[in-house]
Amino acid sequence: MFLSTVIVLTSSLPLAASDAKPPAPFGPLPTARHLRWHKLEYYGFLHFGINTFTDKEWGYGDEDPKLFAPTRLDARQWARVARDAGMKGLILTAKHHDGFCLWPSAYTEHSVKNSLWRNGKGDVVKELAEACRSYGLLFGVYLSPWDRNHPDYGKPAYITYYRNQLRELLTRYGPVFEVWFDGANGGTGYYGGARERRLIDRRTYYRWQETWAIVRKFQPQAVIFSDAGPDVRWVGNERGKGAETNWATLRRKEFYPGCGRARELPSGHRDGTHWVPAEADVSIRPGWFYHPSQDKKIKSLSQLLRIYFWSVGRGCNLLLNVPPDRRGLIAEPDVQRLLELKRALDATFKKDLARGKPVRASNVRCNSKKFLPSNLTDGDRDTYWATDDSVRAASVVIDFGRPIRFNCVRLQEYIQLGQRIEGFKISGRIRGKWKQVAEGTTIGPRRILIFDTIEADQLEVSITSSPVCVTLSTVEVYLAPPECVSALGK
Ligand code: FUL
Repeated sequence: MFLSTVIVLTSSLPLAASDAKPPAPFGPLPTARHLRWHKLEYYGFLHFGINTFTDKEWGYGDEDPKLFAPTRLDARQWARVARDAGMKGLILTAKHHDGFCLWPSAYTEHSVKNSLWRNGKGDVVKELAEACRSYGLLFGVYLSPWDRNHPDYGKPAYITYYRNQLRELLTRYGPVFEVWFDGANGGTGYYGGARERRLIDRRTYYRWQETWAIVRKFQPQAVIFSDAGPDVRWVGNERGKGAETNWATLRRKEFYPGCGRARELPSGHRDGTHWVPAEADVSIRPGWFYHPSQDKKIKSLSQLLRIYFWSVGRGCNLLLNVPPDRRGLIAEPDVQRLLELKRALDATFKKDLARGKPVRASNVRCNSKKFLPSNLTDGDRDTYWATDDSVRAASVVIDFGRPIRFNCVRLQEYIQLGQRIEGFKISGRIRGKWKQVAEGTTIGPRRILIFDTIEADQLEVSITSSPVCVTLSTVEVYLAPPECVSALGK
């Protein structure tokens, strides 16, 4: 509980010289690429291809390209739906494990160019990249490393093919914000008619360092996703669930795509060597691809809210899959559900009740203006409150001036200086008495806490454990609608 004896009123601080030094960075730090990515929070995944028409999740690789026959494909609808849903971008399965390419690759006949769609002149990747640009969305690609169609899969020649395809995707379609490298790899397949099982050494076959260098060369701003990063890691499950204790850091060298250490990925490693934050991928339907039989199995609003608060609310980015149907459109029930989610989130984050409110802290670094607790409520995540080097546990109290109702707190560490906090508590002052309403371990890029609604005139955030001095950039306070609280079983 907050100790009133150690409260320092910010207004009465003897302000020191403005040359007070920021805290020394702690541990691995995010790059500029990461900082941009963290701000995205929520974007969409589009699984679309031959499987859409064969009703499969994993095509064998022997499918006739003529099976690809959307009747009304409209990538602008996908982008419009995503924008209206509040997503910041879209990532498309340009090629899934079956090897069929949604763009007319120069390196294979197994693509849209041999379908009847747009008389073989179509390019889904191009249509989506353009649609994203016109709707202000970022555009990303998934290029499956496993290719059950290609005759050379498993041999060195396939790596050349794979990289040629990657170059096409990275050079033809404008800026790409994320490149998604899947971990599923090797097994049975058509393989140009061989119809056999081919296993590869997942650690060495792709020579990942060289493959990823292609992304760096052509799209230096793009983040690279896989089980092993190097920029962004898989969250370790396909349920969109981040761990309550979530380190943005990972002992990266120990991992490679498909390495099978999924259990460590939700939390990452406290002693991680690199900044490799988690992205949580999940589908709005049971499958990744569209299946008519799943039209009535779309996740409920409560399920989606739970996913949101367990991913975005625990410092992950959320990649929500919405598979276009056989017409080449996102089906109406999926659209409606996405909009319901948007409305619930808008209602939650409509008004930050802490914005501009006075804040006092138990300690302010060097009593300096630069590190005042008022930085927490100024609406700017690039300003922050910090404590003296020797102070590893400290509290801030926001004074609302009168009792207000709230049930949601959103916190962000100043991650530019690393992830520090290991424990915190949140309390409200209800009719003069302090009551703890939430507690947790990590905060990192973002932490959203939901609890039963209280009516309190002050809120305390107490950092109880940190290996070094504390930094925190935002404390926001909201009154979420009842469906958010009940979705989390509160
Ligand atoms: C997995 C794949 O095998 C699934 O088909 C899907 O693409 C999912 C996002 O990743 O590893």
